[in-house]
Amino acid sequence: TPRVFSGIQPTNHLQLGNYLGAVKRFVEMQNSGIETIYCIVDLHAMTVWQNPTDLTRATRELAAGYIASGLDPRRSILFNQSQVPGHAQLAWIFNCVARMGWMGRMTQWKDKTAGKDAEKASLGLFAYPSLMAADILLYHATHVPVGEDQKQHLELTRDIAIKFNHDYKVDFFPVTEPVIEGAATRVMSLRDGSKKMSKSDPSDASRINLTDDADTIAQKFRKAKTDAEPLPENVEGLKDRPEARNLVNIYAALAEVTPEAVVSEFAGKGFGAFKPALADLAVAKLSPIADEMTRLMADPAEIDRILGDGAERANAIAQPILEQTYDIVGLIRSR
Ligand code: AQP
Repeated sequence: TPRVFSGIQPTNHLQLGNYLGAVKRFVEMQNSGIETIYCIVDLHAMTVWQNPTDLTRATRELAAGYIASGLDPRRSILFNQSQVPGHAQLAWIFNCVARMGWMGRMTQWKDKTAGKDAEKASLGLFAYPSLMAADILLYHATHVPVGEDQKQHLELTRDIAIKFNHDYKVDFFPVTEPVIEGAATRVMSLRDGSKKMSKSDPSDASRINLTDDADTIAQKFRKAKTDAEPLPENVEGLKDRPEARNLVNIYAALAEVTPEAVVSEFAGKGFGAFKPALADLAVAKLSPIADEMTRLMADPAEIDRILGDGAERANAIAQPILEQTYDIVGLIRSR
């Protein structure tokens, strides 16, 4: 039976790429009736130093963002990773299965250490994909909705499952399928069409945060980098125009139509017409979410209660899988 797992790091604020590439898809999968488990991966966030107060706040804010976007804590399991100890326990076993060379080849590792002294990066940042494999395989999840940037980490998750099964001569961990679909699997920075939109980009103008107000959203789209050409007649005309293509894809994903439909509606119009339409659409879709997040954030105890309840349900699935793993590798546990 299919089981969906995915997670997001509680760092800074949710941005439009996280929403369109991940959260919106999470909601669709929940609403399709599949069993869905969604995590706030606080242990992953710690791989880069986080101020403790900010980490706590960002964890609650992400929980509020999930719920405000349509995740229902009764239909999906919503929790923060550190409350289910099996994630860290299985990650240790996977640290002993995965190879240093595999980790060193990850583009996220290379990107996050580019221009810096990699020797000074945390050991946790290097081993990040092994914890991610544990997150997924601890639930024997079969499907993982993510943005395009996570594709390589999911391939590594598959490699870890295959190597574990091979090393211990078992058929225990499933080979997981990434689910990377839709018009917005890679939302780009509003300042640079060659970089993905990211929570941790130093430029706030590069992204739309889910917490931005209507004026900020309109201003960021108005200032978004574009070329001077009008929109083309068809999507092929966007091929060498990364910034224009990005804005069309964002519009399509927000409006839940194809990029083709957007291009045919705006063909021949300039960005002077397209950007305000995009800003209006984004405000219409995002401001109810922001309002609901503010409402939920006013009651942190209720958010903590929801996460605690989700953690208990997650643990009930995880614990037997962890115990079987211990038995397979030969670790004694009390029965
Ligand atoms: N630009 C994007 N377009 C589409 N999907 C995206 N995702 C992230 N950026 C985009 C997807 O959102 C999920 C959350 O990812 P994460 O929090 O684990 O970290 P990330 O991928 O590294 O995202 P950020 O925003 O760039 O965070 P920071 O700056 O903290 O590293 C994933 O499914 C991801 O694919």
